[in-house]
Amino acid sequence: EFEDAGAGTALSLIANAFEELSDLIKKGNKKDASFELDLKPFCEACSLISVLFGSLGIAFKFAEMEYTSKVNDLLDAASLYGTLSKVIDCDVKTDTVTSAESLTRKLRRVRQGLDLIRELFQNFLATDDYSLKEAASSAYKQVCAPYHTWAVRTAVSAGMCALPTRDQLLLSLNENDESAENEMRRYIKASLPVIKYIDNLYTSRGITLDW
Ligand code: 1PZ
Repeated sequence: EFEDAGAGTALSLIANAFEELSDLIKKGNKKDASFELDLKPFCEACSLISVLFGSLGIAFKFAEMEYTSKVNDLLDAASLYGTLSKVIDCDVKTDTVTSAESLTRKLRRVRQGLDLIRELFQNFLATDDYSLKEAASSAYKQVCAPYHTWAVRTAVSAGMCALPTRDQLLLSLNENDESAENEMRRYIKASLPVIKYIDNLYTSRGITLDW
């Protein structure tokens, strides 16, 4: 369970971090078209998302390890590469963009994780009648399932049955309906420019997004 340490709830910290990232991107793009986002602040914001897993129970331990290890590998490479673009440029040069264990592939997966949470929050807010399980299953089906193996998809759909209820989730995040809606809306809005920025790093180099 996440304890409010006076600095705000987990959701508010996530929303803050992504608002800062999207501001960086907006201001950077305005100043000069060759703006590049640094890996370090990006990974730090992404690692805050891991806190959510704590509210999901043991069934998503595997997803947590998957996501967290990819974010950590990118963070470890931050001082060597500096920016997100540099990571992709290096893999383009060595023709390892989609190779297993390549950092460009890890960045693509982390981006899918950010989008999954965005879609989930959107579903969660769309109607009170939606259970967390329905909101998460539909988000997963749309954002991640097309790129996952049958075995992973099967494990995820089994895990969905073990998700907490809406009320349990809010309780463990230390939020009420109103505060959660506010933080989720802030994340939905702020994560979009970040996701778009990452997609553009691939498409501007002629890399398709179908993997
Ligand atoms: C309240 C939030 C409820 C969200 C529930 C979402 C559950 C999603 C479960 C996803 C399981 C992913 C399992 C591992 C998949 C791997 O096969 C892929 C491919 O890896 P590669 O072959 O490239 O090495 N890994 C991924 O796609 C990375 C992980 C994505 C999952 C991100 C979760 C996002 C954060 C959820 C936070 C609650």
